[in-house]
Amino acid sequence: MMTASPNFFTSTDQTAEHFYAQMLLIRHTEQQFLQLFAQGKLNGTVHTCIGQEASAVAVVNALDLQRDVIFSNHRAHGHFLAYCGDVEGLLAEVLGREGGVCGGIGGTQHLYTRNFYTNGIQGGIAPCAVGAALAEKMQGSGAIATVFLGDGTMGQGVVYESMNIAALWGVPILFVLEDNGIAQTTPKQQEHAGDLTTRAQTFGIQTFTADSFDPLALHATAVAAVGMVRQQQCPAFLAVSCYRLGPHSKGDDTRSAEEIAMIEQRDPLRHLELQLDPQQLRQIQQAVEERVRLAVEQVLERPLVATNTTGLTIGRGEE
Ligand SMILES: Cc1ncc(C[n+]2csc(CCOP(=O)(O)OP(=O)(O)O)c2C)c(N)n1
Repeated sequence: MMTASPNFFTSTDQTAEHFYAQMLLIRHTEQQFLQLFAQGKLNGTVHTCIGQEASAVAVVNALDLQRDVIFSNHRAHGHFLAYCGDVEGLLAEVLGREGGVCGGIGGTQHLYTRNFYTNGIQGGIAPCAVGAALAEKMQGSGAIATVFLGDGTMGQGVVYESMNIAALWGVPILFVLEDNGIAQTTPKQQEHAGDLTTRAQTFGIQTFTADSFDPLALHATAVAAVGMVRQQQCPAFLAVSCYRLGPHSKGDDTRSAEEIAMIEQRDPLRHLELQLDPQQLRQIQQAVEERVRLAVEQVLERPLVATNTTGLTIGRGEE
C-alpha cells in the first residue's frame, strides 16, 4: 500500500505518477470544499480549479520552490497545493479554523505561505509580482516570480502596464495565462477582440503556448519558459489552454450539458490515468482519498477562529 505521507504529494519527481497524485490531491480537496459548502460547513465562497489542476502542477513544478515567488488569484488552491501540499493548512484556512495557513482569517482568496501569495482582485497581483521579481533581481538572488492570470483578467489594463514595465526593465517574471475560455459566465469571445496569446508579443515578450491536456508536455514547455526568464533576466508569457470542469464558484454554471460533456472528454486526469498501470492507479487513488478524508476529519474538530462584532467569521471572500 502506498503511504499517504505529505512528501509523496510534494515530491519533485517529474513523472506521470507524481503529477497524477498531485492533481488528484487537488481535485479531491476541492471536491470536499464544494461538499462542505453544500453541507453549510463552509461560509463565503470558493473557486475551484477542477479540470485545471494540470496547469497548476505542471507550471509550479517547473519553478525552484526554494526561492521563486508565486502570485496566484481567486482560483488558487491548485497552485497552493502544488507549491506546498499543505492540505490541512488550506482546509483550516478556508473553513476559518485554527491552524489555517493565515490563521483562518484570510480565507480562500488570501493565502500566504513562504514565497506564495494570492489575492482575488483581478489583475491586481500583476504589478505586485513584477515588483517582487524586480526585488529578487536587484538582490541578485537568482529567483524569478510567476503570476497566474485568467483570460477574463486579460481585460484589466494593469496587466498590460505590468508587462510593459517588466519588458522595459528586464524583470524576471513569467506571466501565466490560464485560458479556460470563460470568465464567470462570459465566454472569452464576448469579452476580448483578437488573440490573447499574441498580447505579450506587443511588448517584445517571448510567448510560449501549451495545452493542459498533456501535463508532462505542458511541464516541458513551462521548464523552457522558466529557464529563459531565469537565464535572460527578462519576462516571458506562457499561455495555457485549459478547461474549467466545475462552476465559477459554487452553483453558477450556465454552460450546457453538451459543453460540460465535451470538457470531460478533455480532462487531463483521464489522460494521465491511461499512462499508469491499474494497480498503481488504485494505490494513488486510495492514498489520496485517505489523505483528504483524514485532513477533513481532523480540521473539522478544530475550533473556529476570530469573529467580528457581527458574529460572522471575518475574512470570508465573496464572489
Ligand atoms: C477587479 C475585479 N473585478 C471583478 C471581480 C469579480 N470576479 C471574480 S472572478 C471573475 C472572473 C475572472 O475570470 P478569469 O480571469 O477568466 O479567471 P477564471 O475565473 O476563469 O479562472 C470576476 C469578474 C474581481 N475579483 N476583481
